[in-house]
Amino acid sequence: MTDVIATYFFVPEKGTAPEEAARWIVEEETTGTWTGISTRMEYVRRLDGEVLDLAPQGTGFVTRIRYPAEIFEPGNVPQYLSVVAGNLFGLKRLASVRLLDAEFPESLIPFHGPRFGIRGVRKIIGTRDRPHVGTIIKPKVGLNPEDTAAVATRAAMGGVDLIKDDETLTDQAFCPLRERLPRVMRGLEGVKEETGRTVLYAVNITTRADRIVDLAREAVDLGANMVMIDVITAGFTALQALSESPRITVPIHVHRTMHAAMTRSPVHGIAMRPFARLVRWLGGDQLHTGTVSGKMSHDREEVVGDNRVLTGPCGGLKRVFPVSSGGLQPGNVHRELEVLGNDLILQAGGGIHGHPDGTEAGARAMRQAVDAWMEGLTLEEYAKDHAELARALAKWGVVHG
Ligand code: CAP
Ligand code: MG
Repeated sequence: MTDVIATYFFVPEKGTAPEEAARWIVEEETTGTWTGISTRMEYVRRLDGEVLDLAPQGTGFVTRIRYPAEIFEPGNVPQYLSVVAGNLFGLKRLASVRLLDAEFPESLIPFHGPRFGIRGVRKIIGTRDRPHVGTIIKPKVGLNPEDTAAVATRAAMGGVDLIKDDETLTDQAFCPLRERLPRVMRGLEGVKEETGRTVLYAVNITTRADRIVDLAREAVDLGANMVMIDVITAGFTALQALSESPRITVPIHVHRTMHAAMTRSPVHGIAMRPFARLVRWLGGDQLHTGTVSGKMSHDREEVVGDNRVLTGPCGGLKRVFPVSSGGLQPGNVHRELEVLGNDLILQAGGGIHGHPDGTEAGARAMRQAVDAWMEGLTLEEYAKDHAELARALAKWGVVHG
């Protein structure tokens, strides 16, 4: 493959033939516009796009469009997006259009990808094939630095591998990052001394573009062993700046808050798939791709495929750890793992801190659910002699299929 192939679902506006609608996309995003122009010189024609195929699907049509590689400026992801996911969404001839996927030739992927990836993160934690368990500190905002650190420490004592800030917590006055981070890390050091286990803390360093690398570096200097970015709100190049900076020496956890404005509708917007590809190219080590049984709307096949994009072959790029999060509790664990496999981070906020006996018991219950899975036992069987799991299941139940 030497050119870019983008796949779209679309519904033409009434009175517009599907072939014409697809041609409007090609014209808008390559060398044309809404009318013939005298300035389209003969030599420009090599940059024309092409409708490769078009077929009816559901309430609309699916088309694959070829964009010549030369249209793209190698390495400039904002420019890539403005071609494959640009003005086309607003064209009146299309009632709706959704970018399903975009595949790029190797010449346009001059990125180093994740520095750590699944193997690197597993090495830090010391696991071979056990799914990881994470928690989001809840309430998502409001706790002061002392209480944040206390909650993190309890979760770590209970057995989680990863603790993260919520997407809306950054550096607000009620919980300044420079006060929260050292306290949390002190708590986690204590856990390491007591249990020998390393626990990651993804501190949310999302901020304006011109400050994000400096802030992340400051976090590393303050002891952070992971940083977190809200990639859609901060922008893909903010992730790239972090991962390509030699000053940022820790793995990067990537949250996708706001994604559903684009990904949720099955008929309009941008599917998660192209975003998953970008995050892998640009160096995210862990990425939220949703659950198959949690609180957020999802399409099972899409989640499975998105995770494959993170974990399947991609040039020489390392594999990204998929994060399953949103409404999870121990009763979801088997369902998530049977569909998504063991290379997965299962994250529970409410599903840990909402445990009837508190955060530490909640973390234990999540780990027990994963241990049950690893031992090939059902949750109900394992709960017979694991009290924390039993209490969690009594509150939330077991989620099947
Ligand atoms: C989960 C979460 C995550 C969502 C994001 C929340 O908390 O912290 O941000 O999972 O969705 O705020 O909802 P709970 P996604 O465990 O308490 O639900 O991973 O799909 O991007
Ligand atoms: Mg959240």
